[in-house]
Amino acid sequence: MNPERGKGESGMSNPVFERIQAEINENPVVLFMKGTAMFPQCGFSARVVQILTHMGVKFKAVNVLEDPSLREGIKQFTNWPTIPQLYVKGEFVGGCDIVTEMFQSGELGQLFAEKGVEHRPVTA
Ligand SMILES: N[C@@H](CCC(=O)N[C@@H](CS)C(=O)NCC(=O)O)C(=O)O
Repeated sequence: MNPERGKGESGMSNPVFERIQAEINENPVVLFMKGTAMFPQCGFSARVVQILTHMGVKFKAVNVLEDPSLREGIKQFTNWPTIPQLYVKGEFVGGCDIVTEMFQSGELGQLFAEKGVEHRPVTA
């Protein structure tokens, strides 16, 4: 983890970053989302779940609505203003718009293949 990541103006690191870093270290594909994979509570999160499910990708869903510090923390950690946020092998991929575009262009399948993430070869 970049030691400067998540240090605010005070120079203090945010304790929730450790949890976020652990999630993305321990799981090849992590979706920070609103609600659960079974019951998404936002259309943008639901769309990414739908794409990953369609592609047969196993992923860890982290519900940011369970913890306000996680909801704010993930935005600071990634330096990205919104949720959902998809991480693959420790790298931020994007939110709903980016994931949708990458799925439609075939880039998402390519990324999973390059990173060795099991998936079904489906097209948009
Ligand atoms: N254009 C965004 C759409 C996601 C979005 O706008 N999320 C909003 C509403 S769910 C959000 O996270 N707002 C900040 C918050 O709710 O904490 C994307 O591509 O992911």
